[in-house]
Amino acid sequence: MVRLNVRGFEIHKSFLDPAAQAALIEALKPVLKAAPLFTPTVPSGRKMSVRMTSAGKLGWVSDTQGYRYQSDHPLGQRWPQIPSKVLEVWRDLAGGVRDPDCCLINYYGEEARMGLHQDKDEADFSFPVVSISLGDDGLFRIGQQARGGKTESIWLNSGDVVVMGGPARLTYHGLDRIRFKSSRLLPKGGRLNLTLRVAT
Ligand SMILES: O=C(O)CCC(=O)C(=O)O
Repeated sequence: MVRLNVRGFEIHKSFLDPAAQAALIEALKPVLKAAPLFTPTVPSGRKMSVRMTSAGKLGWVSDTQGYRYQSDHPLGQRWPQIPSKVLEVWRDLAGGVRDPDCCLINYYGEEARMGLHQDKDEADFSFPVVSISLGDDGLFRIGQQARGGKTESIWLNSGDVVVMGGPARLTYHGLDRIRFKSSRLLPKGGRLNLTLRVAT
């Protein structure tokens, strides 16, 4: 396992071996059944290319009213619990005072991407965001703590885990593109990204 530090983001390459990745996918299947992926709309009315859902006490949603955490899926049901195998990754890497209350699940199909943004809808930035990559390779871009300026990119592969904390907690980041079908973890291809967050 190799650990890199890019602008304060700790990148744990191959943190999860193939068996652990497959176990996470199994654990996520009932979550995705109970809380199906949906296509969020951003406040301007444009649809995001990434499909999303959440697990935990709170889930992150976006619609024409804005970005927020809420206790229900847009279809009305409570979010399912965060699987224990996912929590284990957080407990191993996040410095462990408390568990996250949200696991945002992003699914990137062939054309999906996520623009540069800060994760700033949470109440307390002293907790890190822990991000788990599963499936196809994704080109992750890291910017600065304010909009603009030079960026640096790194390919994230299945099993990599990124910890965004400390002074880098509010650093801009995004995902430019995936290498569709570069992994066989998800039978139909694509990339799942889980971000564990303390929202409240
Ligand atoms: O997909 C990724 O690796 C990044 C996801 C992300 O930036 C987010 O959910 O805020």
